[in-house]
Amino acid sequence: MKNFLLVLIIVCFLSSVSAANFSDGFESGIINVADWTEYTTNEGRIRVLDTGSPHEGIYHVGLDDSVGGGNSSQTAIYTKTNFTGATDLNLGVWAKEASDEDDDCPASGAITTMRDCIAYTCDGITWFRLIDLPGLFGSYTEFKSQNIEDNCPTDLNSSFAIGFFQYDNAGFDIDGIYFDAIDINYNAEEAPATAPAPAPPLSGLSLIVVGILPILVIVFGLRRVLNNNMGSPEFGMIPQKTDFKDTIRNAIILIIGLLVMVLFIFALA
Ligand SMILES: [Ca+2]
Ligand SMILES: [Ca+2]
Ligand SMILES: [Ca+2]
Repeated sequence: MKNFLLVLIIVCFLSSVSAANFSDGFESGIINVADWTEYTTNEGRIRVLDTGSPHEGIYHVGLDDSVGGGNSSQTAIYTKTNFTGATDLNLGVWAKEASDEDDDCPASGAITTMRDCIAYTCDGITWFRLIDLPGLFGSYTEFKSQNIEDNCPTDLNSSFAIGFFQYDNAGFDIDGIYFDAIDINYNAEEAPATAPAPAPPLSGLSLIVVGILPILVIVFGLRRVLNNNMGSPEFGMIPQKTDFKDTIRNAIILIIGLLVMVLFIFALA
């Protein structure tokens, strides 16, 4: 019995989640606005590029600063996917830089302060360092993080996001960081089953048909009772002798008529 309950619990659990995945290698040639929010300060610039030798395919995304020298800029793209209730949330991404100076990511802070790193937010306001990108990685390098949802104090909600950050004061190939082959896999919480739509109320022809049916049955039953007991002289009918079987049969017909009438009233309620 214990084993049966265990299997039942596991089956219930498995049926309430499903494997899901968000991935983007930027092969559409654009930043898909349905998938990403872009963030820049000062001269920050975010582009999908076919230059700079992407890790996979033809394109990757490049975050840099459009004006050499002068102001430094923060850039970021972060996910729009609704990760509500997600578990076993794992990230894989490839990244490389030109000679972007290393600007360390704080352990946590506002989006303006996250510098060169990959970060997450649980509430959409405060960002937390997930992977602090190293000082120099001139060739494409894979970065991974697992069970990211464990870092949040509560179950994930729609405010959760993963962001890819860069900070510096010039463009490629002096500064800037490329990202490619972003892959986020997780177990998604399935939406609860929707309740079946209520049956439409009776109307029109169906209302007339269903309404008349019980009345006809009752009238038919009453006529049989009257004919059997008193006859119908106006129609030239001769009173018949009351028969016990007839009485039972007529009673059943009347009861059926009344039941149909009751069902009809309930259907209208
Ligand atoms: Ca690519
Ligand atoms: Ca930097
Ligand atoms: Ca600049």
